[in-house]
Amino acid sequence: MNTYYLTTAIAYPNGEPHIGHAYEYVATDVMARFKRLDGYDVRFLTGTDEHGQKMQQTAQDEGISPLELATRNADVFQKMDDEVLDISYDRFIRTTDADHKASAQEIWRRMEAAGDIYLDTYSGWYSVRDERFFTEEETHVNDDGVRLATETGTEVTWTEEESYFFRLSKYTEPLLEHYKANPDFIAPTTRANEVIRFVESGLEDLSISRTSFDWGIPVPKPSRPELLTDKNHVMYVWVDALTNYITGAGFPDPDSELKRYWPADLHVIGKDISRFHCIFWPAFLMSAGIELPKRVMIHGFLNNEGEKMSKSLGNVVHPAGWVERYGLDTVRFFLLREFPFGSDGSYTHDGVIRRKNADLSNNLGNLAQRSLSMVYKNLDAQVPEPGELTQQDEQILAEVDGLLETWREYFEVQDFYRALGAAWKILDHTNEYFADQQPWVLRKTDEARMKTVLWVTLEVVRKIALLLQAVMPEAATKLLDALGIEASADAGKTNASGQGPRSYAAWDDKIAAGTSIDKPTPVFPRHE
Ligand code: ME8
Repeated sequence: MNTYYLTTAIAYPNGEPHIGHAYEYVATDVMARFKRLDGYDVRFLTGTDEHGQKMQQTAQDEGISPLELATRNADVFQKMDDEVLDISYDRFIRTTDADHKASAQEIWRRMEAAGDIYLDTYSGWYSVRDERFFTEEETHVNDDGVRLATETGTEVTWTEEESYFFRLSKYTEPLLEHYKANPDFIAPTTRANEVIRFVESGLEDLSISRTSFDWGIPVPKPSRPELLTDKNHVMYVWVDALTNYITGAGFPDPDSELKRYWPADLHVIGKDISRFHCIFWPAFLMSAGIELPKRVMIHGFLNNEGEKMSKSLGNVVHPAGWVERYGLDTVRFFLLREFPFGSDGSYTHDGVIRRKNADLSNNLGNLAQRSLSMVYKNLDAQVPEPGELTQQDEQILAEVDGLLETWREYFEVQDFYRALGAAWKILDHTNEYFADQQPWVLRKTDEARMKTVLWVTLEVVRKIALLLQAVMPEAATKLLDALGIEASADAGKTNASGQGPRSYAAWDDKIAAGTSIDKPTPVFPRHE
């Protein structure tokens, strides 16, 4: 069985999750479910990034220990995944987990053994909010006399301390060669070009340890005399954080069963952390002699009614309230259908309602409900036998037949937006077909033809529902239940109904005549 290993970014648990986090988790979950349904041995990693100065400062402000803060909020994140968003992760990693400490220390040792770490003094600007160093030119002083990082607008403080450095400059050429040889490594292209331009301008060595606080993974004892020091160093939080992806694949245990998942097939991250993932991470891995992940997909930001979400604006949206208001399936669908994954987009109440009523209720919901009701009422609740197929029947069936292949192509590049667009185009056509054929008239004039039209429509609904299990697990399961489709294979977690998912191996089956159906109830009620 082919493996597929994918990851989200690991969130800072210095606060509670917002819908920007939810957006990333839902999209990655849709990808994971799609691959499971399509027969892959999937490993899906998510979790929290718990070390660093930001965590230590927030904990101090709250008068608790960093570990208490991390545990409290990591639990909130995990609970959101489990109880609100139905995220099908395989491991929720915390960077305070014991195996992660071992892993981060081992990658450090390997980078050191490669001659890529040296001891020096760091002096420059550090943004605690971004957990990131900035050069003088990358900062400016605002009207209040506060120095800010120009790119992110966060406050920076002058930092001068002994530090270990990573020879990032040495990897300028190897990185550029890697991008060139692997054009799918960074997506979308506009983001890839940003990264490439930045690397082409030349890379400076990177400070990778801190001595001014202690909430981090200790730097392992150096093996070479010139690296010895009396000071206690903890790793720069990004060295530790990025390494979570290999910890999740069993590193460094040579006997780990999880090893088969590395290299990762996909890292899903937001646009603000592309440099860490597309420059630092591959350079660390090259240095440590570890294979590089296959792809980094950079998604856009989700804004609230067109505005950036922030605590100070008071417009941070919490995922649980959202799901309670509209229902989880609607939220998941909206997030992927409303705007392309690589672009920024906005959440608006009206936008969600429009999607819910137009796309789900009026379109897919009505088509399923009308065809199932006709079968239930007029055909003894049994899926009919189709007669000879007309050209229109054949055309609709051919369109939907090709949809799995279309989805595979779009999912390969995380284009969920177009994948759903293609499904809805077929639903539009099927609705037109249904209106055109008028099975409710055929009922009196040509029952055999009515049966064929209903059979064709149910077959379209079956295929669409099979695919939609990835996006809207609950609603799609209800549809498949309503069609009397048996769970076909172990394609992931059991759903709320107790039914296992139906794998895409069932794609070429046809809906079987004679299958009994229950009295149908609408799967997508309107939002009033
Ligand atoms: O960056 N819309 O953690 P984080 C969409 N710990 N995505 C958003 C978003 C928004 N409004 N706001 C944030 C970190 N994100 C590091 C990652 S990975 C080894 C370490 C995304 O909690 C953001 O881009 O600030 C990132 O991918 C994820 O949420 C976690 O952000």
